Amino acid sequence: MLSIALAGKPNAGKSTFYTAATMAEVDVANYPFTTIDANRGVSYARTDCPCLERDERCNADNCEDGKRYVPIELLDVAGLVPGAHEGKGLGNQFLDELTNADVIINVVDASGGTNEKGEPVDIGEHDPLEDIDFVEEEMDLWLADIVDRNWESVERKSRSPDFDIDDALADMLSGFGASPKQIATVLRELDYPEDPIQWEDDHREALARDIRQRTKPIVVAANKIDVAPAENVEKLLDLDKPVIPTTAEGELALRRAADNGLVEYDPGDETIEIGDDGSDAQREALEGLAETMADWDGTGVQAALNFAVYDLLDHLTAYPVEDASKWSDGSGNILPDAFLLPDGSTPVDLAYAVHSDIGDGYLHAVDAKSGRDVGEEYELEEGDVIKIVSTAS
Ligand SMILES: Nc1nc2c(ncn2[C@@H]2O[C@H](COP(=O)(O)OP(=O)(O)O)[C@@H](O)[C@H]2O)c(=O)[nH]1
Ligand SMILES: [Mg+2]
Repeated sequence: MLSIALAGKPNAGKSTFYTAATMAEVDVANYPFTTIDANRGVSYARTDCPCLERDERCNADNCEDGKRYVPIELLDVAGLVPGAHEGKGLGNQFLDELTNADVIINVVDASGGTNEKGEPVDIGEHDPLEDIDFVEEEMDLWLADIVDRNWESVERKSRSPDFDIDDALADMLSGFGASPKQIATVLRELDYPEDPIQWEDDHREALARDIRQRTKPIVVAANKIDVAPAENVEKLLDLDKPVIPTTAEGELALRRAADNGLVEYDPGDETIEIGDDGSDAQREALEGLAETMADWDGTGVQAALNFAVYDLLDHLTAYPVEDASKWSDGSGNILPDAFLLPDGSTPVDLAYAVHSDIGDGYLHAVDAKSGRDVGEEYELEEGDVIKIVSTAS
């Protein structure tokens, strides 16, 4: 499953985001280091279900009237502070947790109501711009440290006659979630000596930065838009990086209200319908939230998850079926499964995502929308419904 980690300062709203996005209860409190261990939960990317192209909506568990929710893993990593790579705060432990992630959501308190250590200050007192770069810097420095620490061993290996620097670096960096292909791409673009003994600090830092950028892309969640001065949010949106305005607390309130029947809301909706039940205070709070959502196109929580999956990681959703005309599995369930695959994936990749046996026994595939056979080289598109014919099925 794709894995998204929430990073950022203490009190930026990571645990609230996590709780809302997974609807699991974790400690949410207004002091640093509430989250000691990384929490791991299931959240969802939202996309248009292919059943929207049919007369009837499908009966899949993760489809809500054509809004399709595809499972992803979400990690709530405890707060980072500047200097974390040197062990400040709970430092390296948190950075290590990020290793498991495919993509990072950097949760920033856009209200300026927490200082650089994550301690509460008056709204607007802290400049949230300062919180953007440090997460990247900490990750880069941390990885540079790892490269440094392992360099002696690379030098030692270089004395062997069949030494290959690309292989040695791939070995060292594989633990960071970097694939051999990613490492090869980075090395191709980097100017560096073949002999590890000739490498300077600059070479190692550039390698660490490039590997980090490629393996851990980051989207910023400009959080607390419900209380943030608008100019703060605008300033963050003007940056030359992906930024999504969010209110994690708003999303959490909405999901709870929807659970209690006070409001019509599916995660990622940009508008809500407030019902007549509930107290005056509850309705007033929901109306306030509706205004914030109107200003920023929703609560942004689903938008941030979607941006991570579909934009930063460039994935698509594909739906394997057994019956190409009914779009169903063997038991008649319509569009029972959805898989997130990297852009450029083929029906063979989808077959392997379903099961390695299905992949090994792959014979051919049918595009269920057109009813036509598709070749092994066919590049899947978002929303494709594919029947895979395999010796194993
Ligand atoms: N106003 C507002 N407060 C929020 C929002 N998200 C989180 N908070 C509050 O910020 C504080 C810290 O949140 P928490 O999720 O524990 O932060 P973490 O340390 O990053 O995990 C709590 O009091 C939350 O209720 C938001 O979108 N708006
Ligand atoms: Mg927390």
